[in-house]
Amino acid sequence: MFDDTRLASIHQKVLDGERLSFEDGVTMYRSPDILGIGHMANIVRERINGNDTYYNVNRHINPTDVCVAQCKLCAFGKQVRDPDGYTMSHEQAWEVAGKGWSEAVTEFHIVGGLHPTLNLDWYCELLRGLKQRFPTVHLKAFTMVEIGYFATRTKLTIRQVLEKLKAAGMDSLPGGGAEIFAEPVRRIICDHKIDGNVWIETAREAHNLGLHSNCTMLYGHIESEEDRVDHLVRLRTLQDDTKGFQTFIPLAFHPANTPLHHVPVTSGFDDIKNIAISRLMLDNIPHIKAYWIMMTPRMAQLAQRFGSDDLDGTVVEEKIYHDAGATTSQSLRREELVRLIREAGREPVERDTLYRRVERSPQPDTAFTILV
Ligand code: V47
Repeated sequence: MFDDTRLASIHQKVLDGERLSFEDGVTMYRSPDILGIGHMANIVRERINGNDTYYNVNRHINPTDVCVAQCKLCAFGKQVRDPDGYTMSHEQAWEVAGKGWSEAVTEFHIVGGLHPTLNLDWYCELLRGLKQRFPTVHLKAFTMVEIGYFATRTKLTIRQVLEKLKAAGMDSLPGGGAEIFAEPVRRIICDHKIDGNVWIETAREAHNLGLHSNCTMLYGHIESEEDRVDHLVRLRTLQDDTKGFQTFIPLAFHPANTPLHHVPVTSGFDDIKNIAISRLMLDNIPHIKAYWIMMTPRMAQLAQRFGSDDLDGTVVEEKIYHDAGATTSQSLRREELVRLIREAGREPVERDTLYRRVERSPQPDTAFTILV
């Protein structure tokens, strides 16, 4: 059945619902049998999520691109004195949140650079102001890296920082900043970020406080196949303990305008394999997101048959990938997401950030109800 006979024993494990090993992960990354791997990933995808593909109506807000980290992987962060850098005032951020806003939006995705002078109270006030103005919108805010940085700057513990942000309105956390946990690679691509262990322990604290989060892996730079599998296994181990991750998002490295601009862009083959292999390795994370901004809508659509069950959302204004050369549009309308999903033979399900179904009234872009 498989072009690559090494996949036969992995297939048996998948049919038996048995956990795949580190070696299985490496074998799949080294295999060219994309159809075999995709077939197995589709079995798991349909076992967990049936025929549903999720999407949401969201808006990204990046309050500042000023960043002390200066990671080699990034084209978004600007140095403090860079005249191209920006930092929004609270009023500007609240205004951006409201631009084109209608009651249709169910999520604000809020991340930014590691700003050297904005303090934690500034971020709490940002969240409080958003909650006050948009009380029905879920605030998915701040990567584990930002949380770690706030803790270092305030000399509070990570738990105390999370408690303060939660009290101010933070509802969950996005999955960014995980990059690759393997230390030798992490030291090269993002030297000044929290290390992999701190990322994991920050996620653990968030989950222990009842906050869900997502998780990511940045691939297609200088990491090895073993580094990728190591990353997935570390996430899987934490998830066994906390069950706090909702979605895993494999993120393809975009080299343009970064210090690593000489690295070739990932192939469609690798992008699809990362979706499928993550679905197979992360047996305890319910959703695998094909982030269309990063993959292009056409690849994200294909991914719905290779292990993914989520396309992310309308996004509205994306900066991190577009600064790094992404040629996708900055937003998609709900009807376009629905069409992509239907064309893939899947059932579109609008969700909120916590994967509860969103029911719309016949009047588009107005009232919605979240079905628990
Ligand atoms: O943490 C930065 C990555 C992430 C580049 O949780 C780059 O729902 C490629 O985490 N090329 C931010 N990647 C995006 C992110 C995310 C996106 C969508 C949904 C969710 C979610 C999370 O983007 C960063 C970093 O890993 N990144 N620069 C680059 N040049």
